Amino acid sequence: MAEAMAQVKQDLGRDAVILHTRRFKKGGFLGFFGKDMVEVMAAVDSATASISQNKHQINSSAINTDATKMTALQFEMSNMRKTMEQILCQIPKNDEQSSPLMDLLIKNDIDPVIAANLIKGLPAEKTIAGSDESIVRKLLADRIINYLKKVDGIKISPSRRKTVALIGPTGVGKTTTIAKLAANFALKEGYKVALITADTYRIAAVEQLRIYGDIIGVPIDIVYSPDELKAALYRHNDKHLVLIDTAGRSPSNQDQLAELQELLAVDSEIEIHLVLSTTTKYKDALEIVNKFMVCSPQKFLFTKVDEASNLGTVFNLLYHFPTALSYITTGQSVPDDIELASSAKLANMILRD
Ligand SMILES: Nc1nc2c(ncn2[C@@H]2O[C@H](COP(=O)(O)OP(=O)(O)OP(=O)(O)O)[C@@H](O)[C@H]2O)c(=O)[nH]1
Ligand SMILES: [Mg+2]
Repeated sequence: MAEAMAQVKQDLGRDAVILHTRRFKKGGFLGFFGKDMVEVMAAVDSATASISQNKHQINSSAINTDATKMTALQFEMSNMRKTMEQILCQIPKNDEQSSPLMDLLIKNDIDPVIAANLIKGLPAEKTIAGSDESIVRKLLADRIINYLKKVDGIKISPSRRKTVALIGPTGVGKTTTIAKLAANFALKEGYKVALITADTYRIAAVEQLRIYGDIIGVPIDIVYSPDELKAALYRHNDKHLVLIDTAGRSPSNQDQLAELQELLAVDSEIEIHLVLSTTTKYKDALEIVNKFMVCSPQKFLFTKVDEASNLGTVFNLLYHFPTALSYITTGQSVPDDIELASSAKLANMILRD
């Protein structure tokens, strides 16, 4: 900032008026490693310049009375104020870091860099003739929807088996979500569904899915290796939908992720949904997504919307990874607490007051 001020003084002289300063990041990757930049908007008025020139002449001709000084100063100040007002009017209020919309986005945990990009160029609230703030909000919601508009649930074809695997970190709700999906597709829509679990690390995990399978009335296979998965998929060729549950993996364990990748590589038609909890902090979620990318998930599925105080993580992730959204889950109840993602509904939730 000091360097920028020195440059302003050098370029515009000592009479320059600082109108606006801001710090921001330029370049970088996913909001990181950007270069710290400083923007300074300064103005110098030509009238001011000529006045100060006059002042020098007055000084040099030794008519240096207090009254003359005061008049010159007042004239200078009034000109400066006019210039300042003119320039400030041209700055769209919503581009400022403290606009109400910026505050709303930050309150909803939207990353500040993303929030600034989102509101850039939007008219300031109450500046559209005869309108109220809801119009500007609508424009912002539309921009948000644009990033969320790829919504794509599980599409079943009557003639070709669909295979879906849920992957993700531990405890995000993969098994519960598999049960919800199985119940909805088998019981509500009448499709032939089978479950496969590759989570053989804990006996309880197998039992958890087996109980759901029994209640819903769908078969469940347990697989210990990629070959067994291949064989199980072959056996279930007559089904409309096969849902594969996997063990929760830690994003920092490369071996576990490589094993998962190898397992799912047995069939290129497996549609992989990365399950993420909306309660995860954005920085952690970013790390999770980056690490799980080795498994090439086609869709994101967000759980625990009922527990999240806001959906900032959802938007921040989709802003950086333009990936289709499949479902959101909204509670622990099987089979009810799941719905197809809706971009308009999510945008409303992202802009919650
Ligand atoms: N509030 C809330 N809880 C959920 C939701 N989905 C799942 N849960 C709960 O989260 C906990 C973990 O769910 P699981 O389905 O076992 O999670 P998982 O991802 O299979 O866990 P691991 O297999 O251990 O990796 C359980 O207590 C679920 O009831 C949801 O949408 N909202
Ligand atoms: Mg599980």
